[in-house]
Amino acid sequence: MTPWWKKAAVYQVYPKSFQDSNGDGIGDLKGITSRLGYLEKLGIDAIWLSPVYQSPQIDNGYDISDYEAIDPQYGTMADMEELISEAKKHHIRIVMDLVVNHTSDQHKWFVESRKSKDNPYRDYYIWRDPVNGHEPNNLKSAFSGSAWKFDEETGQYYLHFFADQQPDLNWQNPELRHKIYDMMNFWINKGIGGFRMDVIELIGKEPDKGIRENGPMLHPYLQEMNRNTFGDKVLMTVGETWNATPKIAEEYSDPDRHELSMVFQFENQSLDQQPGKEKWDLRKLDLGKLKKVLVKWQTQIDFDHAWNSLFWENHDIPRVISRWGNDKEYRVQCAKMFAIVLHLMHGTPYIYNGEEIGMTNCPVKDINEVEDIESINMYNERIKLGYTKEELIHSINVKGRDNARRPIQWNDKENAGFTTGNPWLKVNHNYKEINVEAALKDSNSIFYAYQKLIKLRHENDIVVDGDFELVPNIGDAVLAYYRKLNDQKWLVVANLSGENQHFSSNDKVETELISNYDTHDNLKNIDLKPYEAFAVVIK
Ligand code: TEU
Ligand code: CA
Repeated sequence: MTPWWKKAAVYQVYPKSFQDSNGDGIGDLKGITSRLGYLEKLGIDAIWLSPVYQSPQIDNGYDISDYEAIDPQYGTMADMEELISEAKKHHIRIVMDLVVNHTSDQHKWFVESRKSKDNPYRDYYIWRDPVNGHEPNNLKSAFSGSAWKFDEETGQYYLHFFADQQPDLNWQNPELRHKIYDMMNFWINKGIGGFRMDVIELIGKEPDKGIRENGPMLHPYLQEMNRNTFGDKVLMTVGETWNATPKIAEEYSDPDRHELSMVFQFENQSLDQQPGKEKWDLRKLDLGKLKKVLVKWQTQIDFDHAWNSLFWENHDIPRVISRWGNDKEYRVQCAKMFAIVLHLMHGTPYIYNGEEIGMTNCPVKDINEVEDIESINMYNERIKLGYTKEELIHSINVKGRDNARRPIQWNDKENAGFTTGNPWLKVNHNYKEINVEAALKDSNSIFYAYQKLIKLRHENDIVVDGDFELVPNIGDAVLAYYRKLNDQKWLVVANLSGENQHFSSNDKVETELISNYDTHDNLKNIDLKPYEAFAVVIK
């Protein structure tokens, strides 16, 4: 039987920015509950909820100090239970963010661990002696600088692949692993729909050998987790795996291996950065390369023995229409093009809040307007290295994580209807034009394209199970593919560029499914407009 998550469309809610219900400027659980009707209208099956656990909020909740408590800024456990049960009434499951590669340094395990070398929790984290008075080795943190932090108290270093305040857990410790499984069961018993697993590829780390991701014990740990927690339930589990190849994706998600439902892979993320450098070192996107990566992940995994997710955006990634489209002249057209091209592919699609109304990046002029720890640490590090303020702010405006973390634009009133107070991060200035209320009133809006695509998936097995076949030799700027199931055949055509493109096919159109310009009855020698995309049933 096909599990529900193969047919599902998932919507990511970034709670801090979604909807404030009490005027403190911070989105909260009650705010999310109040918007379930809107999400049901969109048609989604599940919400991936970014972390709402108790946290000092160094990294917006990805630094957890108590896994079984709700952060007061988001509400109470009763609010969380209400969200789960109300969502059910709207046919929406709540998928929790599971952040178990690291905790906050305020978590009681770490507070204990750092007290003394013989503390019972010492081995829950990764402590090493200095080597010649320095860091044990040259492992780097994703948020700049060394991954090792010296702790005066006991004269040793601890490992942190993210902020200093996010010490890495030691998965080699079986007692720690079982505490995590117990915590997962606590949430499963509350009726959640599954877990999105933060940087799960890191849990098999072997820092003494310099091994970060994809360590030898990664898959054994996931199999053990599966057996001890969700293995016998129909929950959705998705691993955040930046370094997955199609083969590795199969290791995570082959049902016979009893690990996860699917992965998030990020191969396209490096396409607009200089090879071997960091995401801030920009280069222009090569459409041919983008197309190649998209096709690779459709054709190089065997969907009977693996499953993949489909997404353009999340809370770590800029808005796609600003990054790879044109959010000025062709905002609506390119937003629909990105949606059409992705949602008719093989895999489970994810929509990041605000994407469905075409929200855009939001540039800043100065580092004091930036909230994100990753951008701030990078800025400070590179200013010391002699980079100019202008080039760093430019990189932040192109790639920084705050871009996609701006408050959701609900209407054209003050603060876009997000809050009656002072928003934690300023609302994008374009909210008067781009907002949910306006989108719902316009039958031609991006919102209704997403709604239609979700409906097509729900109503047609070909979207879920059909084979993918690329239309070859049509250049870099046009991506066209067939989906085929039994005697059914669909054709999807997308102009990835802002220039007109030629496309021609002998296929005979039976009906049009969706398009962002006019209908084509005949596919011979057509002139695709900028970012034009359509899907048709072929006779
Ligand atoms: O992201 C993992 C991760 O690798 C990111 O830090 C990534 O390198 C960067 O954001 C790319 O711009 C996850 C979460 O999604 C992120 O929000 C957290 O900050 C991070 O883990 C630590 O928990
Ligand atoms: Ca609030």
